Amino acid sequence: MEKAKIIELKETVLENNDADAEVLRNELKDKKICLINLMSSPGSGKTSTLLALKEYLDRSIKWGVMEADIDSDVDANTLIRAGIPSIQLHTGGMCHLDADMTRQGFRAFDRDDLDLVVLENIGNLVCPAEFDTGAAVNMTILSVPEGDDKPAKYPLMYQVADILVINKIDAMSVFDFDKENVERCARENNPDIKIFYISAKTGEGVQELAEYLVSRVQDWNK
Ligand SMILES: Nc1nc2c(ncn2[C@@H]2O[C@H](COP(=O)(O)OP(=O)(O)OP(=O)(O)O)[C@@H](O)[C@H]2O)c(=O)[nH]1
Ligand SMILES: [Mg+2]
Repeated sequence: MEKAKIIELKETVLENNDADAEVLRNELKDKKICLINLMSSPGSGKTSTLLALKEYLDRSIKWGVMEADIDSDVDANTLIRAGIPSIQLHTGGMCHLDADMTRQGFRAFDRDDLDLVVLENIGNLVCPAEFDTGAAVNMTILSVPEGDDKPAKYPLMYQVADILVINKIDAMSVFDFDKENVERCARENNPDIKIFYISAKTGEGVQELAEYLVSRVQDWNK
């Protein structure tokens, strides 16, 4: 069984990450690669959602994943076993990726043939939201057991996110999760945020999310 390539990222402290991110975004646009930066707290279902999306994304685009973790190669190997091209990035203890680290990941991945690359960012609702990675789209996952108050408590994450995926809706009946509250708080932070309800476990809502992502990829790569 193929094992994931592991890349130890080097921290380069650039004065202006925002400017560097803009450069990377333009480089990716020229190469017709759409980068989605996937952020959430640990265990909300980033890897599970990617696995659930596979069936639908594979119908119309070529895609792969850069898995970022402080350590371990568990997630990248899970995706490779499922047939999703992936590499594992190690941040050496850092709780986020910046644009330069993302560029290092792209160089190591060396897959300019892909239409979409998803960066599974470090599980954390604070640091990843503070750093522009050069992504075309920022997507965040909130799982039902975490509670509907997260957009009120971690506003920056919802300000920078273009897409909010509410995962684990199969567990809705055992948690007091107020959909109206979560939607109101998310939209107070970002009136344009697109909200999807899914269960990566049962597959509910996953096709609709996949179709939207494909449309964003096709728009970006025009
Ligand atoms: N019931 C239920 N469990 C889910 C769902 N999605 C994921 N899980 C479970 O939640 C746990 C964490 O899922 P992961 O996909 O590993 O979460 P993650 O966000 O990638 O976690 P990190 O990479 O560690 O940050 C696993 O035990 C999954 O089986 C879902 O829709 N419903
Ligand atoms: Mg994961």
